[in-house]
Amino acid sequence: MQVKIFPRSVLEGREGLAVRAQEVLSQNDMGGWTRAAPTLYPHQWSWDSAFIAVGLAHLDTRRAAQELRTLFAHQWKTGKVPHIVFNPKAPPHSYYPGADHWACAAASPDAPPAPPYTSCLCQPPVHAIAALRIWEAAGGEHEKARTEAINFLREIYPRLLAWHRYLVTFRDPEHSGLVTIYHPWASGTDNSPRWDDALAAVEVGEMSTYPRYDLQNVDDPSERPASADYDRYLWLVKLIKRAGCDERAIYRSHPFLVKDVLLSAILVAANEALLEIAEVVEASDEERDLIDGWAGRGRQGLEKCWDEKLNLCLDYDLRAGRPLRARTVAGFAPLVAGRQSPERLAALLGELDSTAFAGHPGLRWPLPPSTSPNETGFHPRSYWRGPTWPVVNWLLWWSLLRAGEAGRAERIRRSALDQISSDGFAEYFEPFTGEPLGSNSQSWTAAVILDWLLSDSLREPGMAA
Ligand code: 2M8
Repeated sequence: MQVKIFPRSVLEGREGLAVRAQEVLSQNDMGGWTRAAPTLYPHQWSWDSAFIAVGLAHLDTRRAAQELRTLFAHQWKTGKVPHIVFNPKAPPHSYYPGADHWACAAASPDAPPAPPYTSCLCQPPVHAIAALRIWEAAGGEHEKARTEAINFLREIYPRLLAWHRYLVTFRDPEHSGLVTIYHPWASGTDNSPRWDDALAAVEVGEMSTYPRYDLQNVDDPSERPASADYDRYLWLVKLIKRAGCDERAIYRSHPFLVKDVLLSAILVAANEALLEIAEVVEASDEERDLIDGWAGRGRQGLEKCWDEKLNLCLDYDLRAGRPLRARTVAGFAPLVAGRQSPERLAALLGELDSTAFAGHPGLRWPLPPSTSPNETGFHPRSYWRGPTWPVVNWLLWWSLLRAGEAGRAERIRRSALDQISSDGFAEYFEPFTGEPLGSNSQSWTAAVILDWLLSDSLREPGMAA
């Protein structure tokens, strides 16, 4: 990948940070795709790749497009984009459950040719947002790059459309506007207290022992999900495999079926991005109406999940038939979906600034912990149960900008940049001490840094030359 030199004026004195971010992405670059992290995550993850493409768009739009192209080359016939594409060259014993465990997915008539194998789960659909970012970045480049970018949009648009169609059909047979997940891994916020109640109802059956390679790559096991969580994750995988990775069979029999509000909100925002792409590629009016309808239905679905007392949106457990009451960053889903009424926006912003989230007096940086410190399931060092995640801060920053909240967005951006300048390119951070946790040199942390430092240059022609 080419190393790009940006004018000092764009980088606000944070040249070192930009250089380090480029280095992280180039160390994790595997050719046409990027591993999520050097040792803990040696494969291609779906939503990581989308965020990575957002960062790469500032360095090399062609390489950014390739990131998405490689991922979408493994799209299933149903339109599903798999949550992991397994790297055949990953060192043995580096990640579990790996390709061998998921090879069953290749037996599904809907699976793409293998190897490389894929999992049969999916993750939040950030991809259309990333594809649009690539197009915006190409706008400031030479004509050849712009031509390549429009050709890329023409190529990826039908794939994105099929991906979103999959989510609104297979994953929402109720036409609720909300996407169903059948594994916490699909949410991207794996061990969040969001899932505690629904997981507690899953009875783990007979299972053979399994390795926890992930624990080799962190300083302390408390940074990763507990054994009881992992048992349930692997039991759910076993049931999914037993159902032949068949969507309808899973829907009928699976003990964990949840409407995920954050994933659904990301889909609303991604549908808006897809509408912009549809405009560029001159898609038919019929398709544009369809996408617009999906976005509208998504907003209505989220509206029904609003909890007046918590001032947050709540996931819904389809098996138990009740909302999952947990105060986590996912509750800001309507902010991510966008276009909220002034009252709803004020309630969301009030909650975000409150002592339950970014206004908590003990925080090292005023950034929202993944789970509210006031929540019983909060744990400051454990993965999605409390630490601050740069990638979530990016989502909130981007959503605040879209909501016209430039001042708040800028406060998040600056604090997040300060956090990473001071504490490193970690996967996540202890919210009270700022201690870096999880993996070092996490790709999407580097990617969002680049976007934070360089996205203004997209609006100033010639700046990113
Ligand atoms: C984490 O998830 C994987 C399983 O997919 C894991 O813990 O092994 C999550 O943070 C997820 O959101 C992320 O995409 C993945 C790779 O960064 O790691």
